[in-house]
Amino acid sequence: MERITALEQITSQLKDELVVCNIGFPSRELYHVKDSPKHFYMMGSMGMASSIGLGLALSQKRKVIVFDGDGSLLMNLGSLVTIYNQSPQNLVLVVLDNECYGSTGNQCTYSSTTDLKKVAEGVGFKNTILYTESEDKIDFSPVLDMEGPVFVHVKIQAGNAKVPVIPMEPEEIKERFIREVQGK
Ligand SMILES: Cc1ncc(C[n+]2csc(CCOP(=O)(O)OP(=O)(O)O)c2C)c(N)n1
Ligand SMILES: [Mg+2]
Repeated sequence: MERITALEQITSQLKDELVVCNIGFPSRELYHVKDSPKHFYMMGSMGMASSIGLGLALSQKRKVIVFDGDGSLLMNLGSLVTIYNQSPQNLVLVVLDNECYGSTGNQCTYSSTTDLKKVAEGVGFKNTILYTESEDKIDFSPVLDMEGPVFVHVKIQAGNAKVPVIPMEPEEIKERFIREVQGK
């Protein structure tokens, strides 16, 4: 499955959840399949989506879905330990794992040899789920029924969809998202 298909299938099953999405093509693809004030496109540093998602989950009651990348999670692996120990029941961390830095030219990461789901389980995550690359349909309902924090490992094909950059300034994205979170 391609990343854009995984994003489309998962977001089509969401309702009121807040979404934090990783920098680069994941955010561009998510914006292209579905834009919403509930989406925070994280146009900053790799590795920060999971930490921002954790802070958001701890600071309010709505469920938070984070779309992270394998390279980004590996860059901030300590975030898994913090998430597990803070244990927010309303946080779902989805790792879209294409075994590469897809947004910058498909340079390989180590997620082909280091199993990120096993890492999450080693850290202590009780609720983990794997969707393999050969899957055509992602049924996300079991994930939404699980108590968080949930670690979702989605193996995807390398490659980016041909979608344009997001036509919004980062400040606009942030302010729109804050208004949504504050219910204004
Ligand atoms: C700290 C940091 N280093 C490098 C970059 C440049 N960069 C942006 S996206 C990206 C690749 C991200 O890979 P991954 O998290 O696996 O996501 P994918 O694009 O594969 O979905 C890189 C290297 C960055 N934004 N931040
Ligand atoms: Mg990747």
